[in-house]
Amino acid sequence: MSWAGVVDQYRARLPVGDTQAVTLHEGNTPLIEVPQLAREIGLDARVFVKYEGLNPTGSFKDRGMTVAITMAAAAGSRAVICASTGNTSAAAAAYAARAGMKAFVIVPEGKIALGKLSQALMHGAQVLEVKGGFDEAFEVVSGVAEARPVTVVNSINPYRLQGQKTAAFEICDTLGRAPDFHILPVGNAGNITAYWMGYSEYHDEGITSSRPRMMGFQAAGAAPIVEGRRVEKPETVASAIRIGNPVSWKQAEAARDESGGAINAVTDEKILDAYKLLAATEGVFAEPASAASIAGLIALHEEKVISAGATVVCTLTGHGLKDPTTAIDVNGGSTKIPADVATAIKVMGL
Ligand code: AN7
Repeated sequence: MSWAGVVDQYRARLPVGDTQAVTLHEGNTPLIEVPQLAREIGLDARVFVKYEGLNPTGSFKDRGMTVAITMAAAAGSRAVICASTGNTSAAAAAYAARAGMKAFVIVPEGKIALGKLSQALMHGAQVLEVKGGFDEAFEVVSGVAEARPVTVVNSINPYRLQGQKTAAFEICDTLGRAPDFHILPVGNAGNITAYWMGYSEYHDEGITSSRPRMMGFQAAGAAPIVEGRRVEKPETVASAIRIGNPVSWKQAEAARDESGGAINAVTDEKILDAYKLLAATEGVFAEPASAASIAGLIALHEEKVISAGATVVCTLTGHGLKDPTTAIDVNGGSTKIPADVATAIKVMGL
């Protein structure tokens, strides 16, 4: 049997009743052990990455969007709207297309990675770029939704986090236990909230006997939860998490505190180092925001937080192909030579 998508696979754990799913067969992403990365950073632990970039639109957002669009379609909604740093808009556009609904997406002007913008356009969404960041875009969305009958599919829509919690189920189903640490990037803070819900649900029912410490990482230039105050002009190379006033701020703090975890910051420099290291040592390509979890892993190891032999899962939230511009930039592009064997051999150093 092929994987049916998160609504049908986890229907009994989702508030969907028997509603017919709008799905692209999202979920069931690989949990890949990365021993070479662990060795490279000198960490004696079992490290896994949950490669969410292999979802249908290339990010974890598909898990929540299948549930949100399933329920919007069942309620007779004809149009959805979201603000986004890119991935939510790609997922909203794709699932809305699948459901025969109109999608409107409002994004920060010039700050959306090219892959994400191309997805929203290809799936037929109307893309509006506004001056400012995610936070300004979200204010426009809220205003439009108050005045017109469009369904908001940002994470204030509770079905989004319900769908996203399924990633925690999959990790426990695969490992046969909960990890000791779960490390992930934090932007609007929905995902850390959703994972904690998922881990807690399995634990409460006795399916797992422990829950991980939730370790969230914000980019240093966009770290409102770390600083304890709204950031007016967030800046980071990790455009997906360029957010100054997270929608799920309070819930993320609760997940952090209940789990004995932490939410810390990593610099853009460390994010880009981790981004390259992961791709080069393990063949796993994740977008810059996702690499915040690997930068976080390295920071936690340096702070001696991770005990020897621990089981650690890092979520890689989006595929590296989402942001080809940054990938090419950090490598300084390629080398151009004449179509000549001798030159090729010389340049290759062979
Ligand atoms: C790759 O698309 O908020 O902390 O508007 O795309 O749950 O917000 C994206 C967020 C991490 C942060 N990694 O997750 C959006 C949006 C990637 C992301 C995050 C996002 P949250």
